[in-house]
Amino acid sequence: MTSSTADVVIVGAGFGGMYMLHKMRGLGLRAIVLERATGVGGTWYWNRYPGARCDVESMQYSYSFDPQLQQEWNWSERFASQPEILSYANHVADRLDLRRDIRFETSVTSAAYDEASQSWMVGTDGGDTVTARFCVMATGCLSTSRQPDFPGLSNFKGKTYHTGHWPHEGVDFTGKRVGVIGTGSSAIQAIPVIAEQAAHLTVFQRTPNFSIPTRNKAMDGAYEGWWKKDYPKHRNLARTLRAGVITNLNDMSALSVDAAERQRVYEDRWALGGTSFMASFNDLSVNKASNDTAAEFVRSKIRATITDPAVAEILLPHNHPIGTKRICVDSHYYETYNRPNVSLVDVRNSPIETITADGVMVAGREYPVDIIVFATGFDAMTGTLVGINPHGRDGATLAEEWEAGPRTYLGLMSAQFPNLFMITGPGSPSVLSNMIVSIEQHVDWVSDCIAYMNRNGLTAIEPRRDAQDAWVEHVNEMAFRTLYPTANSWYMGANIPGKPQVFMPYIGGVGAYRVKCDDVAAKGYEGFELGAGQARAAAE
Ligand code: NA7
Repeated sequence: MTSSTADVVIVGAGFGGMYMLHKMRGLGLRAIVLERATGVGGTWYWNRYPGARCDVESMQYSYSFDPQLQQEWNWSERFASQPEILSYANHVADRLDLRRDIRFETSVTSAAYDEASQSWMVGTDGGDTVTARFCVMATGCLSTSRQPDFPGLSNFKGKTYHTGHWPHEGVDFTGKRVGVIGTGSSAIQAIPVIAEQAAHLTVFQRTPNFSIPTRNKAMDGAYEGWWKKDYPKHRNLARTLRAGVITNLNDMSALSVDAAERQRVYEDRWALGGTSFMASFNDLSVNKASNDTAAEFVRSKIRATITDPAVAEILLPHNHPIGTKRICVDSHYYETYNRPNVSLVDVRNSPIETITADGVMVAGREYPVDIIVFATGFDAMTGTLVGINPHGRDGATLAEEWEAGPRTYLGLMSAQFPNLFMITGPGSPSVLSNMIVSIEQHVDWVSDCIAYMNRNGLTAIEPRRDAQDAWVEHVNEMAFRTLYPTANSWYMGANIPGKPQVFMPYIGGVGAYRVKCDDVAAKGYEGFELGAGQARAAAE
């Protein structure tokens, strides 16, 4: 058991934590990163399931802070696979010599603010403590996996895996009967790959999802050259856009054109592939009638792809507007259901009853499987933070403060928790954006804030409660201008029994959000209380 001190303790060595460490070194500060995995990469370290791939184009899914780094790295495909993204994370860690300040295989179990010393004491599962003035939670938005508590699971004789904790050595499905539970993004990517290997694959689907083909392909040299020739210009543009991704938004309503033209636009987008399908028109996320046209187009594609109409019927998404649950992208997902070794079980009206020794029981029928893959998602956005449950000022705990849903100012800090920053926390664009763009924006902002405090002899920063309340209200108000809250999604916390149903990410757009954050900083951190230790103690 050791106790160490640093200027900054950073939790997590994914893309957020890695860049945060680099920036802190740039300020001449000592930072220690605590990471539960054996390596860097965060989400891309854990989600090694077959078919895992980013849904943001690779030319846009990388750090922009280092001109040489973005020039020297070459992506091999239009959409990068998990192994390639993990290689990139490792390359960055080597190049910036990050590992010497990262403690791997170290889970954070507690974090407590000491008001007297104005510092955080962070405890680990090994019994170590790190004390630092600032604590930065770079813990990721989808880092606490969720496996429903199916009765009988402990009796199962075969092997079980969760997509978010995939074994490093991989899983051999050859000759096996495999069950996949869930049909979210992870399952939709994994199912076609597993089906190719398994003797038989049974998919247990509760809610059908909309999925768009990725049309992934090898990187086109000319396309890569186009990006790299003007990388800073493209990056700057991305930072001003709604999702931090350069897409070709068709800036007109779906209802402003006739049915034939609409069909042509959707066909073009379908052929192009990827999430830019949602940019076919400018009102798909706000106007239900417009959204219906896109949803019906995708349903028509599903019907046309699936040979068995009864199977197609089960796969047709009807219970949420398209895009209000994270739109999925796939490689041959729907086609997979035409394979003779794949079957689909609808568990919407007859939920999984039990897991038996040999299979999965639904509506009194046992589906025999040797392997179960849980593609059942995450306690998104708040799960990891509330799990650590930081203890702040005056006995406040994050779990209590967020009992009715997360409360932050700008998704960066929470009242009662001085000097505790979150990277892409709830209340920021985070999961509705290109994560690396949002990570860089937050890390830069936090880093500038710490530099400002140091320059001005300030030792503590905390959001004012009124500023936080107003921001939470704004986040909520923006969400309810869209169709998003109509879906039972993990954005709303709806996938976790008992979790408060609050729309967690900020939907106002990456560009507008950045302007707001910059403005707050320019006004001397408007909405925050900043103080020097002695002054604060004297005032209280
Ligand atoms: P998701 O998108 O949360 O998907 C989880 C899936 O698991 C979803 O289809 C769920 O159905 C299903 N699920 C969860 N619990 C059950 C039970 N008890 N029975 C049957 N089915 C169940 O997680 P992913 O990992 O796919 O994707 C997460 C994000 O990662 C994704 O959005 C991208 O941003 C990257 P439900 O819809 O709740 O009915």
